[in-house]
Amino acid sequence: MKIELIKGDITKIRTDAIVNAANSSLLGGGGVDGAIHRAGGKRILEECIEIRNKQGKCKTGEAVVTTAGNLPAKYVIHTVGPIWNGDEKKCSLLLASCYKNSLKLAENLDVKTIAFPNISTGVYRFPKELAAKIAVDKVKNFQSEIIEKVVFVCFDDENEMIYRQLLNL
Ligand code: AR6
Repeated sequence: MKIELIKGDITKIRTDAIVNAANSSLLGGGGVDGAIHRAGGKRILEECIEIRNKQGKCKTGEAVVTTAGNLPAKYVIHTVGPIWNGDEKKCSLLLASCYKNSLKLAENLDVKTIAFPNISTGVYRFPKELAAKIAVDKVKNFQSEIIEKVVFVCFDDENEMIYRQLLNL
C-alpha cells in the first residue's frame, strides 16, 4: 500500500473514497465536515439521515458510508473521532478504531484509493503529534489486497510538518 501526503482541501481530492471527520449526529458541522457537505451537496446529508433513521447515531470510533454527491470521490466514509479529554489510552484506542473501521469499510466497497483528513485534531482538540502517530501506525499496519493508496490530507501547516517527518518525506 502506497502512502502519500497532500497539503490542501480534501473535497478536491480524486480518490475513490474520502473520509469525513464527522460527529455522532451525522448531520454535519464545521471544519472538514462542513466543507464536505457544502461541496458535496444535499445528497450526502439525505443519505446520512437515512442511515440515522436505520441505525441511530454513529458511535465514536465507528464509520458509515454515503455516496459523495458532487465531489470527485465516489464515496464519503464518515467516521466519528474522539473528543480529547486527557484520557490518552481511551482516546487513542478510539482514534485507532476510526482509521481501522474506515479502511475495513473501504475494502468492502472495493476502494483502491482513499484520503484521510487529520481526524479529531481540529475542534475535538486531539494532540496533533499523537494523532498523526496513530494514523500512520494504523495505516502502515493495515494489510490489504484491495487498497492500493492512502493519502493523508493535511489542511494546516503544523499537521503537514508532523506527517512529513513521520513519513520521512
Ligand atoms: N480538508 C482537509 N482537512 C480539513 C479541511 C478540509 N477542507 N477543513 C479542516 N480540515 P475538524 P474534528 C482539518 O475540526 O477535530 C465538525 O464540526 C483541520 O485543520 O474538522 O474531528 C464535526 O461536525 C483539522 O486538522 O474535525 C464534528 O462536530 C482536521 O481537518 C467536529 O468538527 C479535523 O478538524 C469534529 O472535530
